[in-house]
Amino acid sequence: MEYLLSSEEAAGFIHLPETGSTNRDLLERAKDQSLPEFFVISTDFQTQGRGRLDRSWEAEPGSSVMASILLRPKFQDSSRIGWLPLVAALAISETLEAFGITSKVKWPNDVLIGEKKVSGILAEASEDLSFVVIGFGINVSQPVSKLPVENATSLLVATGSYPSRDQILKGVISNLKKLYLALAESTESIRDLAISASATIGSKVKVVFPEGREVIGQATDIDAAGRLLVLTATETLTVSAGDVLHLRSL
Ligand code: BT5
Repeated sequence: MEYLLSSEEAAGFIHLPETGSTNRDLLERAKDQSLPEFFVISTDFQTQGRGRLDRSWEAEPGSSVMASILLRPKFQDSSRIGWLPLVAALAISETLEAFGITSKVKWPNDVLIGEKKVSGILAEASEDLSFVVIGFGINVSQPVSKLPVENATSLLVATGSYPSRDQILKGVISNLKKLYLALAESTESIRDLAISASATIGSKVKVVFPEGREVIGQATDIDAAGRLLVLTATETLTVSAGDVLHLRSL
């Protein structure tokens, strides 16, 4: 498949029929300082697609958008890097909206249609934070039988049709450019967008922290650094990393 629209939108573009992981590929190539921001690697199929915390991302060949975008953030305040997964989720959600598909962002890195995951984001930074690779998978044309987990959906399953993968990827690159510029200006407008697009704020949630501790509470807000605030029976927790499960209110 041709990626003409996406390659025009990107600062450089490689499409691989198959690879291990586009994030791994781009992290390696980005060590070359001449590789510009918004250089993009996309693929039809990954044999070692990565999720967070050593989890995997699974998608049948040709069924999804799977790509990684290079950023070299020079924010005055380096804590803004923490916003990037959410900013990417917003870029994906806005892209789907332009095709008439309503989605919500689940903090910190998923895009949901209804309650099901259509897209996941994996942002990985170099040790010195000089570059960040934003990787994402968007399920496009999988029928239910080819989705890897029960809470996954695809554009086909959710809406009965789908735009081309090139149109979707072009939209994501373009929206990410716009939102990345807005983030460099100020976090305030991004925070407003993140709150209004959030499926998490207002939900009862279980937070599973990276070290395994679990807490149940009400997600109430996203703070100026992009962290989730969760009100428990005894305190308000500020969550910067972890998994969030949306619980049904009893
Ligand atoms: C993510 O991790 O959701 C980040 C996924 C990022 C994938 C992209 S593809 C291009 C780039 N190159 C890479 O190697 N990775 C990025 P996490 O929040 O940890 O969620 C992972 C979990 O989502 C898995 O454990 C499964 O439960 C579920 N999952 C796996 N494949 C899925 C799919 N196609 N659709 C929905 N859920 C999926």
